[in-house]
Amino acid sequence: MLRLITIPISHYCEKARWSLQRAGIDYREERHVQGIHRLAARRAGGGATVPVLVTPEGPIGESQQILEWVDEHTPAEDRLFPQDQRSRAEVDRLCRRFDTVLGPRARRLMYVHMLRDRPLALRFNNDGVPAWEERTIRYGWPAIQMVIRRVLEIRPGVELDDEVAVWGELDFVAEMLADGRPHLCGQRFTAADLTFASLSAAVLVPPVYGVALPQPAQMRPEMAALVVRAREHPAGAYALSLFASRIDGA
Ligand SMILES: N[C@@H](CCC(=O)N[C@@H](CS)C(=O)NCC(=O)O)C(=O)O
Repeated sequence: MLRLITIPISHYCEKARWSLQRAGIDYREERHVQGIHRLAARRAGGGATVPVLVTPEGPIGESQQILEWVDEHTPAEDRLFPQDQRSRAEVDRLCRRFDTVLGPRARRLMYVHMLRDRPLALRFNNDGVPAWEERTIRYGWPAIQMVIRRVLEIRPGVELDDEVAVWGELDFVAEMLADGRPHLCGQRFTAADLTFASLSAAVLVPPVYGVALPQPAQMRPEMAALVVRAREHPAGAYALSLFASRIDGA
């Protein structure tokens, strides 16, 4: 059985989960809280980040490589990466962009808001983690919060820059889709769509996701307004439609 080491709410972990579920590949998820995830990731043979997928051929500690491994175990007609070299280069280019800009910026933006609402953060952060980790994060919240702030380089006002960067990525995607194409690279759903949707989940907090996420009615007004605006953006609506299609196993 494959093992997938995660932080349950992490959008990079959702990317890996989505690819495995879509391919119908069985796996066992091992969930950990922030900070302690590093021990679990290293013990599984990965680096400092999750997801880590432990396969018979060895551990994979980068979400993009997990998608590539999954593709090798998927029938040709359902693959996430095109065979044709030029299309493949375009998918890779988009994935790299989302992984390096949208992923980190959207995550920090949402953490800034989540860290202001401890009850909400604790209610949704710990789904399926070991009981001792849940207790550690609950009682060690001030320390954990400091670690998150340090790792993500959260400084006063950083969320304003992040919001501009995230909306820049949403506009970029909306422009690509404006010619009416069904998916980012044309007719087929590819790794670019899966990566975009997964990583934009940090600001969309979709109702369909690997774990339950807080919905706008449960959030403080400022955070709720941000999520509603992201959902109303054409690119946000596109990502939400991809999440919704997962209910039907797309
Ligand atoms: N390039 C990595 C990024 C993964 C990543 O940043 N994971 C986050 C969770 S969202 C993480 O483990 N952060 C904790 C840390 O850096 O200590 C990938 O695509 O797998």
